[in-house]
Amino acid sequence: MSADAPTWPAAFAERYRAAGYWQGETFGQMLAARAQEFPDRVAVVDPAGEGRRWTYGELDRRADRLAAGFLAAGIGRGDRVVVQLPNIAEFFEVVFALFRIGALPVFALPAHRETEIRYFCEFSEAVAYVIADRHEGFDHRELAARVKAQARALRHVFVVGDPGGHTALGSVPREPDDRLDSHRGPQASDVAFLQLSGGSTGIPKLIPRTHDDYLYSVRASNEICAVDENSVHLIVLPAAHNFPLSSPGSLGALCAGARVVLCPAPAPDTAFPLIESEAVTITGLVPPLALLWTEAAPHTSHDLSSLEVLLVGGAKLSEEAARRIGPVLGCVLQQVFGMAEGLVNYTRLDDDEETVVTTQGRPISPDDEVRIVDEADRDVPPGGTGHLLTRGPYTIRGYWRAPEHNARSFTPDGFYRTGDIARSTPSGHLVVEGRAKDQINRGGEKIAAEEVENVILGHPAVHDVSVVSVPDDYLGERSCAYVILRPDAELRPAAVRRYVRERGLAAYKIPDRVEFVEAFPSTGIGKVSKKDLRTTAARPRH
Ligand code: OOB
Repeated sequence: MSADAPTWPAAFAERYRAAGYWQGETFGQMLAARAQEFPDRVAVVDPAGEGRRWTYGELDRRADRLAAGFLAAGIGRGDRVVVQLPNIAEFFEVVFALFRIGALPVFALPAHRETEIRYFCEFSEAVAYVIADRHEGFDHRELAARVKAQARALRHVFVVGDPGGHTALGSVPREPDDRLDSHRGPQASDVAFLQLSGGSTGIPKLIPRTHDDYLYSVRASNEICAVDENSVHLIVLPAAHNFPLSSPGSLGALCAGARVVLCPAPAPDTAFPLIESEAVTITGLVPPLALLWTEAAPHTSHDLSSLEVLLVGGAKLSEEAARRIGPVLGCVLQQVFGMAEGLVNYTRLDDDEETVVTTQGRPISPDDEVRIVDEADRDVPPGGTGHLLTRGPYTIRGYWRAPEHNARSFTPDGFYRTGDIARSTPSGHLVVEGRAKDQINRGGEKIAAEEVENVILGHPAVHDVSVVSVPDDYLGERSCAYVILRPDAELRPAAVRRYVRERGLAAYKIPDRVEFVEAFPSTGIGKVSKKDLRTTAARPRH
């Protein structure tokens, strides 16, 4: 076991290998095998990048050459590299280059800002940070310069586009290099990358996923979602997120020899023309986007008839919305309830309609163990609602370098405490009923209340703060910060929001609403009652 990343006990690992889940293949080997099989098939289409189309042969070659360039720059096996790229072809070139040398991408989202990025770089001791020059009006190079000045291990900033004072990714030597041949690549049982946890604590957690476990979830997802070499997968959500990456996502498509089409923006007027021109067969959306598409589809002049499967997940989809999606978009809906820590549930393509619209699916693997327990970790009676615990062949046994947190987030026998409240139907499908973790799920984007509270507490006028969710018709939930000011202090809601933005937090974490109160409701034992605050926040305002 590596001290950084807790792993499965030997008996479990043997079982997962014997069952054929873990096949001893790395992502680098997977891509090389596909490139052998389908050298001339198109792997990645990048409409934002002048309509570039890379074949499997080209993607494989590019990844190899960039891997050699990275090696020459001193990036080696086990090194961490924070990757923050929008939905552009270079995402795959970079990630597969890192996979080849056994360096670990740390998957930041384009929305992350200085506070998050500095934390990822410092905590992971990243040696490099890969960005696009500008994205959606934000200059990532300036942020990178500030982070580089502080993060001691960070030696390189690679930029797609105009590098400013950094290194252009395009200038990294891409000559064939025999150093790569003699470089001992990663083992399939090694950690392949670090995903980000949605989190419920003040500090985001890093999730170590191995080649073996992640490739299993991807292969099995392909089977469940009927992805094969003729599929065309539109990547609408940020490519680095676990859902569009692996459920079955871009990696599923690449594993099947299918085509990945990168969608530069999620709005129907960007996505619909691409569905028509690329004959997209499958895509994945969070519920608010699925609703937006469903509203727009009847009025579009674009032909969406190629779309066979729409996956919706990341947050709870209402039954009423679920009923409309399939008929309006002319495709099959698959609900997906997953988590970057592992467990992914899908409704199946042959499930009856009631199951598809009323449940969040059932686990991928026959060896996914699911328990529904009460506050004392005792199993509730069948069909009862409780805390969802899980372990299995692609669910982590611990976060990266977080032993104290792991003691709380995992049971002694290795079940992950998802923080979700769920029940199980007789068919083994799960219904998500709520959440025990202190998190806001803002249309699929996860906000750890404590992280935002810690930032607001830094404001000199603030005595105390509590951040809770408010129900929202469109996003499912939004965030509301209840603030107690210091005596005689004055502050406007906009000033609190501005403060959070200026402290360098992702925009989706900025409280949608700020309310000033004299005191918080408290529980019987004197803790802040977030339950009562949520009830207050949900009341209609005048
Ligand atoms: C996906 O992954 P994360 O890590 O961003 O968030 C996981 C959490 C779950 O624990 C649950 O609280 C919530 O997101 N969630 C859902 C849901 N799907 C995720 N809650 C209700 N209904 C659903 N369908 O969000 C993710 C990862 C892989 C595939 C899909 C989603």
